[in-house]
Order: sequence, then C-alpha cells, then structure tokens
Amino acid sequence: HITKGSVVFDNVSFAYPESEEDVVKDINFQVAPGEKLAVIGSTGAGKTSLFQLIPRLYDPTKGKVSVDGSPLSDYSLDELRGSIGYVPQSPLLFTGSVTDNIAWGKDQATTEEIMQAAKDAQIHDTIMQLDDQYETRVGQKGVNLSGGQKQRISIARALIRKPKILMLDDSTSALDLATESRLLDAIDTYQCTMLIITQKITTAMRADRILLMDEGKLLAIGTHTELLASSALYRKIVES
Ligand code: TTP
Ligand code: MG
Repeated sequence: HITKGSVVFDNVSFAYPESEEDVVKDINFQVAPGEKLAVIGSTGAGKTSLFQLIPRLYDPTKGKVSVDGSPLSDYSLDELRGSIGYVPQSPLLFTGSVTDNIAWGKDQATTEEIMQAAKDAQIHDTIMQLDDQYETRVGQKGVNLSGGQKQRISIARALIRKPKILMLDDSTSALDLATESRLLDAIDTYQCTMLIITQKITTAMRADRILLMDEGKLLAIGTHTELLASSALYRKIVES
C-alpha cells in the first residue's frame, strides 16, 4: 500500500506510442514523503508528459518510476489511482450533479466530506451561488462553468480521496493570488506529497523545491535560492 508518498524517477525516458522522439529524457529525481515539488518550464517542455507517468497513464520507454520504494508495476491501477490525486491540465466534468462530480469514484462520500473538499478547493462559495447548489447539473448538458471553476471541482474530486500524492497540472492558473494562496494553505493541512506544475514563480516558491524542465530534460532541481545561483534559465524566468 502507498502510505508514505515518496516518488523516485530513475533514468526515465518516455516517447508517446507511435512517436520516435523522447519527450522525457533521462530524468532522475526523488521526492520525499510530504515534500512539495513545483515543476516549471516553458510550454512543450514535457511537464504534463512527466506527470502522466506517475498514475501510469503511460509507462516509461526506459527507466523506472517508484512510489514508496516499489516500482509502479507492483501496485494495481486501482491502488495507484486511489492513492494519487491527479488533476489534469484540462479536467473533464461528466454530465451529472456537482456532488456526483466531486464524489466520483468514492461511492460512500458523505455530504460533509463533499462540502469540506469543495471548501478546501475554494469552490464551495461558487457552488452555493448556482441555482441548485450542489445538485446543479454540470458537464456537457449542464450549466457552463469557467475553466477555473472546473479545475477547482476537479481539485475537490482529488482532495476527497485524501491522496498520499497530490498532482496539480497547472490547476491554479486561473485563480487570483489570494484564492490560490488559500487553496495551497488548505492543501497543506492534508499532509500529502504535492507535485505542482505551474507557470507562476510565486507559486513555485511556495514549494520546498523546484524542478526546472526544458526540452524534455531536467535542467535543475533545488530551492529557489539554489536555482537562482545555479541556473541561467531559471534566472531568466524569474526576471521575465
Ligand atoms: P507536454 O508534456 O504537454 O509539455 P508541457 O506540459 O510542458 O507544456 P504546457 O506548458 O504547454 O502544458 O508536451 C511535450 C511534448 O509531448 C510536446 O511535443 C507535445 C507532446 N505530447 C503528445 O504528443 N501527446 C500528449 O498527449 C501530450 C500531453 C504531449
Ligand atoms: Mg502541460
């Protein structure tokens, strides 16, 4: 079982099926249980591709990813996806109520658990303003929600499972700074390992360490101060 939430990448490379080109190139790093790691890098750097290898949406073409000291293949997909809260870059809601969308995959979720997850994801107030509140239908045949609102429902869906590893793929891009800060404060109380892709240096600086990717490669990993000292590309991003 995944109880600690450590993640290790060992010489991991990855190319999409039917493609020759590696989009993740020989990557090594370790994330300790409870650590918060931000991943930054320009568009197309391979951040999303790297993330997809952890809940096994794809498998590496070379190397090994381990969680809690065991290779991912030692876990069932149910176990992996039950312990890893993965919020994709473009989350999908299905046609159903807000409640259904948050509780998805957790059949016995109570109203309290659903509302707590929504509050922590900073979407509760918005839900309360909808015509039917938590029973409002969303998804293709439901009310229109903004990208940022969908992201937060998707974050609530991840939080309700109390994941050991929480992965946010640019999930706070649409949030104003104050709301994002409240969201990250709430996530701190979950005591999970967090991997967060972000374009914002202020968000990255809230993490324990920052991983900088460029053209599929890990260019640097360390604290903000360490990267300022060691990486010219990082300095360029900070200055821009
Ligand atoms: P991404 O991994 O999507 O790069 P990114 O997440 O760093 O970029 P962004 O900030 O814009 O979200 O892409 C890396 C390469 O992989 C890119 O050439 C596109 C390709 N790719 C696929 O071929 N199929 C996919 O499903 C994805 C996600 C990416
Ligand atoms: Mg991406």
